[in-house]
Amino acid sequence: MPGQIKKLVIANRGEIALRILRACRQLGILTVALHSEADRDAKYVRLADESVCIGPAPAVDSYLNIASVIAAAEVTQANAVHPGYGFLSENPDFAEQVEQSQFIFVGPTAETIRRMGNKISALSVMRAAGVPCVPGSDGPLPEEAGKIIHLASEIGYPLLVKASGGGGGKGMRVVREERELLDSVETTRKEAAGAFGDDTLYMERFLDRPRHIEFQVLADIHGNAIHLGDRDCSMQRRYQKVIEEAPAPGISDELRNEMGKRCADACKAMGYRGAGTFEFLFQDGEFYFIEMNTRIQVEHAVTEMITGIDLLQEQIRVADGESLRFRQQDVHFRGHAIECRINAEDPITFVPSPGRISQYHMAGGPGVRVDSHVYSNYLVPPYYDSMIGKIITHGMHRDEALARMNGALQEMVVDGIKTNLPLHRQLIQDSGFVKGQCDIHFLENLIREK
Ligand code: MV4
Repeated sequence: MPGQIKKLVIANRGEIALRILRACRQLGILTVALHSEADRDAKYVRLADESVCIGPAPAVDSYLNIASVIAAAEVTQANAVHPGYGFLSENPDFAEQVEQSQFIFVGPTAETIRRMGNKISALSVMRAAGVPCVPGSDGPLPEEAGKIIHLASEIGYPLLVKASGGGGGKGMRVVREERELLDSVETTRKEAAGAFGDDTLYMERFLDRPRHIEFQVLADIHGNAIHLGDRDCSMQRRYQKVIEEAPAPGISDELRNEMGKRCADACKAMGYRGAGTFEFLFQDGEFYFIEMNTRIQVEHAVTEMITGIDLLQEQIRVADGESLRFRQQDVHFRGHAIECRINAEDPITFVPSPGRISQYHMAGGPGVRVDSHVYSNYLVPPYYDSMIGKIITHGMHRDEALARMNGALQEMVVDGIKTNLPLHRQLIQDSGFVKGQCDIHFLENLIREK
């Protein structure tokens, strides 16, 4: 059964398309780059064994068009599809149609994606598997006003009303006291119905100054599952991560290993396949599960740097039916890694800044990795996410990783467009950030003070 994948369709763009291509090269798998009319000249399109234009520039007409992606896989006689992150990566209908068309989907089953996409069902899977969750409604909110008020008083204020179909910051509302409750529920219900076609809501106690710490897992179809440690992703603005690091500062190895084991056990309990991330809030020494991501993530690279494991290769191998090559005791964490996301945007106003890159010079040296698809004279299209690459540094300790990032940020040149490099150069030397253990509000507070 394993060793089936011969030719893989890269159903994505940008740096992750290049990253998937590199993994396929290592695995001896042929690649088909799919691209929109705006990405014709992309580097990875030229590096791929074949390429197919799947439609006009707007993502809905190309990277989000399920029929076009599957048709491209058919005409090129590929036998696997990698969705990357964003776009169709967590769309259960896409995963289902890929498999119904006899292609291998690089990811978990459509059923798993659907179950984790529904936040109430994800929480009940986790609770049953012994993963700690935020105290809350343990299921959908009742219809009756009196019952909602009673439930809320049991959870305690402030609390958060969340949409079961939401996630990543969409469809949630803080409720500070009982007199706001029913209005908030009604408003969130209407928003959820419009945005997700599902008005099911749930409630959780509101954590006011948590850190965002997540665990990376890998699971095969033979019942093996391991964790690859944690990442601190608290440095964010409007739910967009800006800097990530591994391991999370201040978490003991004992707590990390205990939480990681619970995540791996949950993977076994639900029959998870592939790479995945368990997202937690961490406050006052306790972890609380909030969501699971069923895709490879932008920040996978920091985990690769501290474990030496090529997550893309492993993800593709387990999708192909191979057994994991590592048991938990084979995974060793070495040193510290930090990632800065480089965006084509104004560093003050955060307005996207697409356009032509006149000069591009990559940072280098010991412990420095740059994952980017851009180059001198590359035209950053205005249609997609503004991330143009990532700088990742590794060191024996956090101090060394930070010092190497500081050096890399000084070296890095991206001219012709605005980027957030100046913000990173400031952040990396900020005393609060250097100290570590910042909460999810740190960056927004810093920007507000500026
Ligand atoms: C929370 C929370 C506080 N308490 N849940 C935001 C995105 C979605 N993934 C969950 N989110 C939050 N859920 C409880 N019970 C605060 C957030 C939150 C957040 C979480 C992770 C990263 C950044 C965030 C920014 C604002 C709010």
